Amino acid sequence: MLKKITTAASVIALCALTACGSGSGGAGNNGTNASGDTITMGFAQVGAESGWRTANTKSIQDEAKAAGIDLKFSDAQQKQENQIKAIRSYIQQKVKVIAFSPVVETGWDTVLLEAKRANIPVILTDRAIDSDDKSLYKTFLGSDFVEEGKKAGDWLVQNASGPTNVVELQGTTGAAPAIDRKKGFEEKIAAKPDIKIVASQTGDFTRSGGKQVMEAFLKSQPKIDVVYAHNDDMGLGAIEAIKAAGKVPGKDIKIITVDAVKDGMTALANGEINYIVECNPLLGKQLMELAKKVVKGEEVPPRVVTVEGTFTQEQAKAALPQRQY
Ligand code: GYE
Repeated sequence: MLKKITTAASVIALCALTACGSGSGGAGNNGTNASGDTITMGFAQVGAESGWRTANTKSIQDEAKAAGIDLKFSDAQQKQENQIKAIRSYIQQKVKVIAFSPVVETGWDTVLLEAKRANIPVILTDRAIDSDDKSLYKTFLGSDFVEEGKKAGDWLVQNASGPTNVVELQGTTGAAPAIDRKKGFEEKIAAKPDIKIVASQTGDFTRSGGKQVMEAFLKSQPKIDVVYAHNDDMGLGAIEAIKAAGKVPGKDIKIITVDAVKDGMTALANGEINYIVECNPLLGKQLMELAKKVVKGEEVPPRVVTVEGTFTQEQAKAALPQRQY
């Protein structure tokens, strides 16, 4: 019940931000602030670790252009210290708004306090931070990763029969999606004690990481029934390892992933992946809308949840031709 209310509230929030109904007119609509200056946004991206991230970066760059916002973009190569450096340089450059996708959850208070003292509003996109001080950012736009993990767990509970050994390929250690996708999944599979996670390790959200960890699992684990990968790329790496070991992905070993990027959806449609939980990377448009509002000092909802679904093999076949990313 509570879940339904939250979802409905977030849909309203989404509509408010993306002008679902009539056009969103008003001053400052062309990427200018209240006094008519162009808005400069500093965006500190995580890296280019996955298909999801590539689509996310493109969405942010395209939508900044469309909104007339001057974007300063940096790629932290999955390192927190690089993101902190980028944020500090945006503060020095006196950008009007800072947005970033925190590579890990903790360790942001100092730099975000610096932004606050410089009166530069901060928007979290995609990933959340773990901090008691909610005044350090204006809003957090992104998915509910616990919910994604629960959807993956639900599918397995419904589709597993008898003792089921799962190996888990975790995302980047300390990252919100890795922590939450694990949590949601574990919560759901607890309903069936026959389902066991027999090994769990990080593959850092990359294809090569997923492949390497899966190779090691195939050597150390006598019986693997299911791979639960926290993103498509690691699942795709695992497919390579499974094939190299002479097994058939999707049949001998079932695969569940999260994201639903094109390569993942193709593998799902081909029968090599069994189920994908969607995570939408196209956050650019909503981010630019939020940025314009916070720069003008307008109220924004503290949390904007992305609406997303799930895909079976049949649904992937049907959806693939229209897939944008
Ligand atoms: O699932 C993964 C990427 O933070 C939601 O990061 C994002 C995750 C996404 O590397 O593919």
